[in-house]
Amino acid sequence: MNYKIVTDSSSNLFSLEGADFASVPLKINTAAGEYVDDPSLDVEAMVLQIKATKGRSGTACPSIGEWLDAFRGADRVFAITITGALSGSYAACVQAAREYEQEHPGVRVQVIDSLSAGPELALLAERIRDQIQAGQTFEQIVADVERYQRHTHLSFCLESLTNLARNGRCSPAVAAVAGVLGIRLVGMASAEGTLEPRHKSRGERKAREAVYQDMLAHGYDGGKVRIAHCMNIEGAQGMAHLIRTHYPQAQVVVEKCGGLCGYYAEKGGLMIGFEDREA
Ligand code: X90
Repeated sequence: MNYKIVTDSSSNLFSLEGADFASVPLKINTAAGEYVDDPSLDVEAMVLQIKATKGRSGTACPSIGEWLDAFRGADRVFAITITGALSGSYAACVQAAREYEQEHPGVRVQVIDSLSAGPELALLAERIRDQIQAGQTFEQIVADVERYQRHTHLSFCLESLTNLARNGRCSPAVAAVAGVLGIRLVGMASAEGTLEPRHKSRGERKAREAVYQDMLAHGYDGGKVRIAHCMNIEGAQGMAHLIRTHYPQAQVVVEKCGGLCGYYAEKGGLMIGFEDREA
């Protein structure tokens, strides 16, 4: 069997060691032009440019054809998308999967709606990779990742929700909270795949503590953590340090947001994907 793992670029992954992997880019549109969320994108320059200009900006999900191209050559595909509640990426991927299976009898594409964004997709992709390497069958991996997904979560801490609100991905009232200088919105990806605001925190230290308390409330017990940051390496490392203070053995990875997550998480934003104790 020829396995492939494909995610849209909201996963912040552009390669995955030990797997045949492809990233399907989302796009960021601004008055100055279109940015394609691939490894050549200068995310920081884009984020700063958008912050500095008042013009309209938005994003576009991959097309059916782009998903199809990423599947080509594989006969067992796991495709993971950003939350279908906030993006058309999942719907396009489902359509592409149907077409691919029709064009190539015998191939299988399992589409997974992450109900999340960023690091939680990466956790799912790594889990699938590990299962493939362990020699599990396609059906076994499908069942395993369905179960695993119930035990992974996404917490976030944002200094600005301007781009989320402007594009109708969160309510203006929620966005207004984080509009105040020094206030961060701490929340979680809800079970439905939407933004669930949980705390307004003043200052980075209190925000970190609120994230950590939410992690514990969701069953965190020393499992894997991936922290993606947008121009906030200190915040990400501070978060990693707090987790390691309580769980010295925890596997905590810090990474940069790609273009799509950087656009929405904005400067200072943190996204924390983690496993609970039953993962
Ligand atoms: O289709 C498109 O144009 C993409 C739309 C994506 C909208 C949401 C992006 C969220 C990115 C923000 C913090 C975490 C929120 C988690 C919600 C499930 C990251």
